[in-house]
Amino acid sequence: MKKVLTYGTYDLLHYGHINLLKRARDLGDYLIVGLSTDEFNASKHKEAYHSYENRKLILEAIRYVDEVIPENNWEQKIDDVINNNVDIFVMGDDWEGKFDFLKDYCEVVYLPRTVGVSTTKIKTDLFAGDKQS
Ligand code: C2G
Repeated sequence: MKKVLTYGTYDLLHYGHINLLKRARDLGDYLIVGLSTDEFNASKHKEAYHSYENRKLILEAIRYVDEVIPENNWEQKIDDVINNNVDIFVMGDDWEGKFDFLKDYCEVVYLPRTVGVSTTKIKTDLFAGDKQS
């Protein structure tokens, strides 16, 4: 079984997230998502709209996601890769190069981001009364 691991906040789920999760899952047989906890997000000065528990519930309902684990800090990735026998680590290419240290433990793949959508853009557009452009 080829196991894939990715991380994220996955707040206000959108098609860019789904595109990432689908492509990540298609690289293997089992996809684990390390989901940023509310506490970890606070340390990133990032506040999710949905709580960790509700973001986890949503992710677990997605056919491409096999398991969700908490992402509590920046330092846990090596342990997560080893402890979960991960073969491939995947992130969107906005993170290009940032996790190359994991190449000592597994394959590292950066996938092209989906252009034109982000949680921030959704919030901004909604505030301005705009629809998806
Ligand atoms: N993503 C994408 N296309 C978009 C938006 C997001 O491919 N239009 C990808 C990101 O590159 C990331 C994943 O979807 O791989 C989740 O995005 P976020 O929830 O914004 O995750 P982020 O805040 O980047 O947290 O330790 C790593 C962090 O937890 C990543």
